[in-house]
Amino acid sequence: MRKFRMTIIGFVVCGFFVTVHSTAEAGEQQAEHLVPVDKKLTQEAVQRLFERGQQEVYRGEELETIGMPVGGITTGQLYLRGDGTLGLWQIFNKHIFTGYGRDCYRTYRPSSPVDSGFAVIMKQADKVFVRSLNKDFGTVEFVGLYPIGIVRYREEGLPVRVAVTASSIFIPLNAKDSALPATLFHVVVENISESNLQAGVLGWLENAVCIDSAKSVHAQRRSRVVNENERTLIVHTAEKAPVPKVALAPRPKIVLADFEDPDFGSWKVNGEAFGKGPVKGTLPNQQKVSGFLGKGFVNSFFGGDKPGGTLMSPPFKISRKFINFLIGGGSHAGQTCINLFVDGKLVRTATGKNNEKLEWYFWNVQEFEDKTAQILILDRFSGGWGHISVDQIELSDEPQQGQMGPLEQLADYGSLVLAFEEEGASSQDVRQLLSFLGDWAADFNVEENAAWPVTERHSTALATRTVGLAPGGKHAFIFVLAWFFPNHPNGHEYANRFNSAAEVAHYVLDDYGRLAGNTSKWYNTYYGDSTLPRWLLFRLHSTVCNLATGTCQWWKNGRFWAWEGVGCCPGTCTHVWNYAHAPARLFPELERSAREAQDFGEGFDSESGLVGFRSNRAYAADGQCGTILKAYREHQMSADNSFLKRNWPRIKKALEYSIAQDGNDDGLIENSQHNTFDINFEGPNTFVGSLYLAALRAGEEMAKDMSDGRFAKRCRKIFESGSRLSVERLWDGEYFIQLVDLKKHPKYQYAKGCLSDQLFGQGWAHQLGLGYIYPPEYVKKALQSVWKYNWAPDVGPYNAEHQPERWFAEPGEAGLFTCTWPKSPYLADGVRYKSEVWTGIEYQVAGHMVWEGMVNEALAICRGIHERYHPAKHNPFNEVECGDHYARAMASWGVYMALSGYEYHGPKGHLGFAPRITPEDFRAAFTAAEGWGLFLQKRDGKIQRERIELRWGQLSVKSLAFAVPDNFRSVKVSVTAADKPVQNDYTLKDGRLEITLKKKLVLSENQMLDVTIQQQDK
Ligand SMILES: [Ca+2]
Ligand SMILES: [Ca+2]
Ligand SMILES: [Ca+2]
Repeated sequence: MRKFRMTIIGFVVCGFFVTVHSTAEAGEQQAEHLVPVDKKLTQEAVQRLFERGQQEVYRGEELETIGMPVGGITTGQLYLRGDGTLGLWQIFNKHIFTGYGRDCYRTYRPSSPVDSGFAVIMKQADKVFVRSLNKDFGTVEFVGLYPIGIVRYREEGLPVRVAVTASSIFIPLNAKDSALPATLFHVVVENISESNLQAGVLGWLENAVCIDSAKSVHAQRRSRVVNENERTLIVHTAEKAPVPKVALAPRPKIVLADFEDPDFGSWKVNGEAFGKGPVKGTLPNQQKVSGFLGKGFVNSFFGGDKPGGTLMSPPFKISRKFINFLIGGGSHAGQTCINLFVDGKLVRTATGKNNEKLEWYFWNVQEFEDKTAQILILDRFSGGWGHISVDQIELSDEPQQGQMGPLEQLADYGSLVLAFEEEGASSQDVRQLLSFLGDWAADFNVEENAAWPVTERHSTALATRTVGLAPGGKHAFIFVLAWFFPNHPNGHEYANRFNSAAEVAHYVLDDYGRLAGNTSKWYNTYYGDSTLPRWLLFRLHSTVCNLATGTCQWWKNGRFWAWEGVGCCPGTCTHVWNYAHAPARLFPELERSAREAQDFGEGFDSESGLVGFRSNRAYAADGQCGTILKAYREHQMSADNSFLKRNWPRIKKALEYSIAQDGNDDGLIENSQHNTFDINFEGPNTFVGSLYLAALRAGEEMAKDMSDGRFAKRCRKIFESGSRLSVERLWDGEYFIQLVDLKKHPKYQYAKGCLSDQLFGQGWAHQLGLGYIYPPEYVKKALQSVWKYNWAPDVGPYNAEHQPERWFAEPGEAGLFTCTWPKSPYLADGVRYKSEVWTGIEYQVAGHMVWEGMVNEALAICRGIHERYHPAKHNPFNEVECGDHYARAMASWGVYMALSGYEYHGPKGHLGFAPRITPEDFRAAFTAAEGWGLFLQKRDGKIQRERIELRWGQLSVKSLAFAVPDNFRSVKVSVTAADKPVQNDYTLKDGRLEITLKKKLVLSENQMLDVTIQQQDK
C-alpha cells in the first residue's frame, strides 16, 4: 500500500498560495531555466490541500464571472449566472466560437440576450412586496456545485429569505434523462419574520423563438398562457405572419447596387481585399463562384483570404419594407459580413455560410422606413473563408426567400416554455403584481393568447398563488424551463422523444420525484458523502459541465459528436478527446456511440485501419493509439462483451495501423507523427510511444477476451520490445526524451526537453488496469522530473522570458508548462504550445501522479487550476483552451478515479479500489456499467472494512480487489451481500487483496456489499 502524503516537500505558497518570487532561491536549479526546483509549498499549504474544508461561497464581484451550465447535456448551453439570472442562452443551434487564448481567457460577465427572471412575492398585514431575484437584492450568494446551482438571497428589512436552485436532470448512466432540454428551478421562500405572511413567486420569460432569424423572416411570435394538467405554462412559439387584409400593391423595387460597372462608383473602398472595382467571376485560387446576377459582383478574395478591407455605400433612404441581397463567402460573424447602419447605429448584419455560391438573403426593415441608412461590406478575417461576396442589393416590399428557407426549418424555430407545477394566479392578479416591480415590467404580457411581429420583443409573466407561511415556515415553488429547437443540422436526440417544449416540461413534472430525486442522489453521493476535500470535488466535477455546453452534441441518429471547444475544431477530435475521461465513466453509452459511429464508422478506413482523427481521412499518431485505449475503456464500461464483439475486427485493424507505423515490430514508432500539438514529432518518443505501448497492452487484453491468442501474443511481443528499447534509447537519467535529428527536423520537436505529457500512455494504462508499461522506477523518476522542471508556482518569470503562443495562465498564477528544456538550450522553434498551460495536460499529469503516490504534487497542480479559475478572475465552470468549455479539461475525471484507485471491468464483473488519500477513512462515489453508488473504506487496527453501497441501477460482481496496509501479511476475509454471506476465495500479494466470489452476484439498488478484512498473526 502506498503511503498517503509520502513526501512532504517544503513547497509553495502561491496564490492560495501567496506568490513568492522564484528567482531568489534558485538553489541547484540552473538560473536560466526559470522554473524553481523549490516550489515553496509550506507544510501548512499542503495540509490545506487535504482538508475536507467548507463549501466555497461566492459574493459581490465574484458573482460577475460565474456561468454554470444548467441545461441538459448536449441540448445547448444555458448559464445560471452568479446572481441567479440566466445567461448566454445558446440553445438555438448556433455555436459561437469565443476565440483563442487571450480572447477567451479574460474576465467578463456572461451576457443575457433573453429576458427572464423570478421575483418573490410577500404579503404581510397590508403590505405587499415584490422583489426581483438578481444582483440588486441585498445580499446574494452563489453556492453552486455542478450540476446543481444554488443562489441565496436575503435583505435587511425583508420578512423572507429566498434560495433558488437551478439544475438540469443529471443522472449518471441515464443519458436520455440527463439530456432533457430543460432546467428545473426550486424557488424556496422562508418566512424569517415573527408573524404570518403570504408568499409566492412571479416568473417571466421573453419569447425568443427565432432569436437570430427575427430580423430576416416574415413571421410573428405567439405567446400563450395555458392551464393544462393542473399546471400553468407560458408557451412561446412563432408562426408565419398573416397577409395583411388590405394589402397595398407592392411598390416597384429599387436596385441600390448591381455592381455591373467597372468601378464601385459612389461606394467607398478601403484596404486591398475588394480590389478596385467589382469582379467578373472567380478570382485566382478561389473555388468556382456562382449565384451572382449579371456579370459583376463584390468579391473580397483579391490576394486570397489574407487581405482585409471595407466597402461603404453612400447614404440612402429606407423606402421599402425589405432589403434583399445576394451573399456568399465566409461565415465569420462580424468579420466577413454585410452590415446595415441606421442613424449611425449597427442594426442588421449577415455573413456567408462558407460557400462560394451567392444566395438570397433579406432584412426586414419595416421599423426603419424613411430613415437614412448605409451599408458596409466588411472583410477583416485572414484565415480560411476570410472573404465575402455580395451582389444585387435591392429595396423591396417583398422579401426574397433565400438561404433562410421556410420558417419551420430555421435553426432557431421551435418552442420555449416556462411551466409552474401548479395552477397559477389569474391574469388580473399577475398584472397587479407586475405593477410592484416597476415600469420596466409594466408592458409584460399576461394574456392567454397574444401575437406580435417577430421583430418585437415581449416577455410574458405568470405568478403562483400565494401560500401562507408561519414564522420559520418554508415553501418550495417548482418551475421548469424547457425548450425544443429540433432543427440542428444533424438533429437532436431529444427530438426523437418529444414534439414540443411543453411536452418536455410535462415529462419532467410528471416524473419529478424520480428525476429530481436521482439528480440529488448523485449530487449528495458525490459531494455530500465523500471524504475528499470539497474544493477538489468542486474542481474535478466542474468540467463535466462541458457536456451541457455547445461543445457536445447528441444527434438524432444516436451519435455523440463534439467540437474541441464551443464552436471550434470539429469532429470529436481523437487526440483532444484522448484526455476526456468523464463522459465515458458517467455516460458510457455516449462514448460507445462515438466509437461505433465515428472512429470505427464514418472515420474508419477499412482498407488500412486508419481512424481519421476528425472523422476524416487524416492520421494523428496519438489519436490512433488513443482510439484503441478508448475502445478498451468502452468495453470495460459495458455490461457484457457485445460492444467488443461488434467492433473487435476494426479495433484490431486500427491497432495494426499503428503497428504498421512502427514498421519493424520493435515497439518504437519512428516516422512522422502528427499529434495534439498540431505539429508532427519525428523519431521515437514516449508521448506517442507510451500511448502505443498502452494500446498494445489493451490490444493484448481485448484479444484474450475475444480468444484471439495469436494476436494477444503478437501485441505482447511488440510491447515488450518497445518497453525495453524506450528505456535503452530514450532515458536520459531523469526523464524520457525524443530521439530526433534536429538538423533534419529543426521545427516543432522537443528533443532533450522535458515534455509534461511524456508518460501519457502510462496514466491511461493505470486507468485501464494494464499495469506498468515501463519499469516503475523510471516512471516515478520521470514524473518527479515533470513536477520539478515544468510546474511553476508562478508562471510569470518563465513566461516573461519565453512567451506562450496563447496565455492560459497569467503572471502570479501557478501552472504546468507543456514542455521546458532544463538540461539543453531552449528550443525557440521547438514543439508548438511549449510555454503554454493547458488544464487538460495538468489533470492528465496530476491523475497519473496520484497513481504513483505523488498526491501532494497532484493536489497542488489541481489547486493551481482552481485558483486560476476562481470567480474573481474567471468563470469557474469554463476552462478554456481553443474556445470555451474545452473537451480536454474533462481529463479531471482521471484524477478522481486515481484517488479511489478505481479499477473496473464490467463484462468480467471485476471491481477494485485502493484509495490514495485517507485510506483509513475513505468515501467516494463510483460509477460502473449499469449502476453507481458509494464506496467506503475504514481501517481500524487489525480490521479493514470495505462497503459498496449501490444507490442507482444494478451491479454485477464476480471479483474484487482492495489494497491493505503493509503489515497485513496474512488476512481472513468475509464477504456479505445484502447481509447474506457470500462464499469466496482470496489471495494476498504485496498489499493487494484479490477476492473471487464463488458465484457472480448482482446487487440491486440500495443493496450493500460488505467485505471485512482481518489481519491474522502468523
Ligand atoms: Ca451583379
Ligand atoms: Ca480577408
Ligand atoms: Ca519501429
